[in-house]
Amino acid sequence: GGSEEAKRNAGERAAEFVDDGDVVGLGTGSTAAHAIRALGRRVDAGLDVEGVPTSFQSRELAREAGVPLTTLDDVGNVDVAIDGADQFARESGALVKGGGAAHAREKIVDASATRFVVVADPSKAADELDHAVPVEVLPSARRPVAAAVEALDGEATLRSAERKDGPVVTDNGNLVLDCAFGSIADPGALATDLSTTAGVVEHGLFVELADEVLVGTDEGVERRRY
Ligand code: DER
Repeated sequence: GGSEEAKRNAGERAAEFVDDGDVVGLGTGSTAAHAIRALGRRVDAGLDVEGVPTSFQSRELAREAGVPLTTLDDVGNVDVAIDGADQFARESGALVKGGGAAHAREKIVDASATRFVVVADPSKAADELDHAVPVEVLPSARRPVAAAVEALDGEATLRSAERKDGPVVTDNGNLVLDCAFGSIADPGALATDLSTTAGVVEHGLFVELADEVLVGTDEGVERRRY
């Protein structure tokens, strides 16, 4: 991944976009973590915000940072969501997300936000998306979904856990297939194909959702608007 300095620059810039009284979607991953920590510092300085976490990790981090928490049940909408990405297409702003296996709840929050700001480092940029697409599946559907992915010329790999025997299990109790399709010329079409496959809970293609991508570098931040 990219440098921590670049991630920090992007995350901290995103936290500056939050206005008093905002409801903020709190993304998952190491880059969004910088935004959550920066938000905590702004709360200490008097900012009035409520955060909607997108995972166990972002909820725990928000608590540590002192960002007050709420849920989508309790708020009308999310004013701004800040979240990372595994890859973004420079031209369209389409994303691959799900490196942290949190993309189902991330997509709910990110899609409901009036403004969805992605925070990334230069290693995430691509002309055309070609990163494996995480697909959260109901455990019983693993094999039929893998077969459907293969029929779409993809290759599905069950995501193994690092410090647990067996597969990664998501916050929702499901499994993750990492699906390699090579270069993805039409992310929208593939997104529809995956969404309409029985047993798929959510996939990591975020098409026409990002309003902007903040690309951190060691020197500063580049803003890409969509
Ligand atoms: O799981 C996710 O979607 C994360 O946002 C991930 O894609 C980015 O994580 P990183 O900021 O640690 O690279």
